[in-house]
Amino acid sequence: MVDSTALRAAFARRLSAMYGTEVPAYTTLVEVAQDVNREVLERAGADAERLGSIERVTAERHGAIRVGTPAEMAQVARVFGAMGMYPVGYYDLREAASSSVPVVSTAFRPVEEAELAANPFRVFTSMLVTGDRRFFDEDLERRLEEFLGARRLFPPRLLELAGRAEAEGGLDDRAAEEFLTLATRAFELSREPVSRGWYAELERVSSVAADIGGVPSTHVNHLTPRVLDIDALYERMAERGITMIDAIQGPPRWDGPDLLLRQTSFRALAEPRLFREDDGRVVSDDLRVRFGEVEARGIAVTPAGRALYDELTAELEAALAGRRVTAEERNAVAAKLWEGQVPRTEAELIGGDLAYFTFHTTGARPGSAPPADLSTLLAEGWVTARPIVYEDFLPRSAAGIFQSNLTSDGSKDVTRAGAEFGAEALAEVLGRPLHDPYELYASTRAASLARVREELGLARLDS
Ligand code: OOG
Ligand code: NI
Repeated sequence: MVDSTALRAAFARRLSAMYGTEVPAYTTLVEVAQDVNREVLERAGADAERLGSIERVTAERHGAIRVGTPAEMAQVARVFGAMGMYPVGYYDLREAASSSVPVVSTAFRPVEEAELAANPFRVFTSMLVTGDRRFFDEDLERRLEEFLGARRLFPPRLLELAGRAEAEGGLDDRAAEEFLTLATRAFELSREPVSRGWYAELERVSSVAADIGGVPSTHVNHLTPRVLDIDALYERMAERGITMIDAIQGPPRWDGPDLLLRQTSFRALAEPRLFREDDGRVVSDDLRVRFGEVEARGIAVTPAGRALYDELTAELEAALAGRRVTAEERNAVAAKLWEGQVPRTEAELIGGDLAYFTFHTTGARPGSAPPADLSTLLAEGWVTARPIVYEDFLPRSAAGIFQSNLTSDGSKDVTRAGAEFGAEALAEVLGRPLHDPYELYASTRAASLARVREELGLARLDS
């Protein structure tokens, strides 16, 4: 029996091998990330593994895919459900992006601590909101729905195997092989000709809409390895002749704890594609829709920590408004803001309830009886804290990633009302609960506190 954990790990490996043949620069990125990770491990020792074992980090990837309809989204949920990946978080890129990005998104990922440790593979998945009049008028919506309704992203056999895997917790060897082959194939770049007129019409509205609704299948849009020192990687990529976008998104480089998520990417590369012209001729041309991205993950923050992050981001924007600055200058201004307002130690992050940690007994008994409050247990050395890694995404960075790779800004009629499409509507489409990331982090923390309480024989524990 190949269980859902093994299916997920195998799928991540296969997707990585497939993407490497499709986008060779991805392979360079993975090589450089691994070099950097090895160096950080040598330099920092066990500290390098504070946010995940080197095995986890080396295998760690996130992918991104984009689909067109609620029915397609529901099928994606079934395929990923087979691999122990569940929808977490709601992202509205229609709002987060200044250019035309008519999608709402979630991320499919494992939700349990042990599953994340075994393989945290996650896929950021976006769905078109075809009913949003800021982007699509009634006529275009109708033709888009017709086009999307006629295509089939996933073969019935894949969905059948996915259903069986989810119901039974895995598949036998032969079925697993078939499932993995079909699942990987479903995310390959299609070789079918793209209809030129249709693609161009959608592209005038939004490059993202064209990438989703202008072609008969879906594809991996990027696959992102994790790196332990993203600043070192950024420089190293330039040396290897790959031009990155001019900034690292997310928190600045500074000398306090790593929080949330820092990401950078290189521009979409032109890939050969076949086009069918209006007169029926099939010609070969190219499209620039896919790219490479790399990320460094930090500690998950609480709602208070997130509010602080958002506030600092807004202050940074205000401070830089109307100025043309280099990425270096921007980082310097941001780092200064952080130094003034973000605690420099993990202990202070815990004290201010700004970030999530798990707590563990150390085995030491530095007194006759353990005190019943967490801060004293930590201060006296009964208990130690380990940071919980941030497993999710940032809407602004995601919007930045979308935007930096669009061929044009498209058009968005802001005078029209947008379509309501919130987290509840998305959960309904998915046909399963949409997990709240904060609840997941909080429950991991709570489980660790319950273990501490039990191990120390405490009737209650104030935290
Ligand atoms: C997804 C962009 C979001 C990230 O890392 O923030 C994303 C896309 O381009 O489809 O992957
Ligand atoms: Ni990404």
